[in-house]
Amino acid sequence: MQRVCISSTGLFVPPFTISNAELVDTFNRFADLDNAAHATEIAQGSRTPVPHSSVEFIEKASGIHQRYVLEKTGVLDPTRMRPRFAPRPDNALSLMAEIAVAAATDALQQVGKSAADVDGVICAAANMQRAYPAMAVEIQHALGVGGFGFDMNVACSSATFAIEMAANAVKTGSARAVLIVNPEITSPHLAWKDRDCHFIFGDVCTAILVERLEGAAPGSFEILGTKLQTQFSNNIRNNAGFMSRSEDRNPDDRDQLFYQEGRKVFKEVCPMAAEHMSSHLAALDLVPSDVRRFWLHQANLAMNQLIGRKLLGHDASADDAPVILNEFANTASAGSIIAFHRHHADFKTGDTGVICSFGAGYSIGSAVLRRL
Ligand code: CO8
Repeated sequence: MQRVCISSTGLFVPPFTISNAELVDTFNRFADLDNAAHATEIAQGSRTPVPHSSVEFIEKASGIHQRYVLEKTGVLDPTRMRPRFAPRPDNALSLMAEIAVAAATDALQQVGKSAADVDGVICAAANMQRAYPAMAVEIQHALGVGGFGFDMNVACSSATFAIEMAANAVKTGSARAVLIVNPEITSPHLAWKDRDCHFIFGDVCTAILVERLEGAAPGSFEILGTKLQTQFSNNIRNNAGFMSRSEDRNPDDRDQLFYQEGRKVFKEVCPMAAEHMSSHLAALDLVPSDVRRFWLHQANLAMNQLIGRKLLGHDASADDAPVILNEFANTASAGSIIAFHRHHADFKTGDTGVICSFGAGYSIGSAVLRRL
């Protein structure tokens, strides 16, 4: 069995930002237009008016200040409220592959590696742009990587679940190195007209290079162990799929986009995530106080504070559990990887850290890392 490490990560940041003020201004204009169009039903009491959103609520409830998006004019048009993407011909690189190639190239360049050093690509994300061919195979082709490529979706835990798949492939010798990409194009799946969740998500792409320890760059992070867990829940769902057309569904039906019971998710997932990490560490003869840093999934600031308190017995500082969701919002599977990407350079040889994601499924994944 080979020893395995994460030798590099890469990041693609979309070109546009939407501030909370811009988001709320658009939402409130949409609410006013919708309420005016249904003034009679509202006056008769047969329809509830759409209430305004507020910047104060968003910042207090979530810790999010802005989000990056691939296209903003469509999102900020109160008569549209979704991004505007031009369809591309089959012979052009698809948008999801384009941002994945950018993040993967960043990861490879950081450690002076090339496509020839890699034997597989896993595209792990909460949504795929199409059913087939697999996104990963297009990305593999665009990068010039040999071997194999496949897609996988475990919602917000896609990246950590992919780390286990990649680590196993390298450990057993079926690949020398595997590139994981997490192109999270969340904006087309977000219900921008629903004030309970219109602020939650942002677009981004991360990449992770998993390879043999032997021959990896100095400063790589050995993967000491990975642990995956799932438990079925209907509290985070999106029913859009290939059956929708045959069910004669309207693409605008509320259940054809992201929806959730946010309070229940908060209450149920925090204890599960804290227990998951504690038991993972215990299996490796470690305790939370041995851990220099937790790179947690970035869904909600209060959620991460609660998980930090449960794990450490005190409030986690920004150094213990760095926060990136103020800048990026929830980027599904990419969030914990952005936290790692941005906040690992100060690690010393022998320092231990944990990447942990949690989300729809429910699904929880963790990787315990030690800097070489
Ligand atoms: N402005 C003003 N008021 C608001 C707004 C708003 N925008 N939204 C809600 N309110 C009101 C509510 O109506 C409510 O009013 P009332 O008390 O009168 O009923 C009040 O504010 C409080 O509302 P909530 O109880 O909903 O507020 P919370 O404090 O619970 O905060 C959160 C809501 C932020 C959603 C919080 O519950 C949370 O973050 N929960 C965890 C959610 C989470 O982690 N989900 C994971 C989802 S991600 C995932 O798994 C990946 C899915 C795949 C990605 C797909 C991409 C699209």
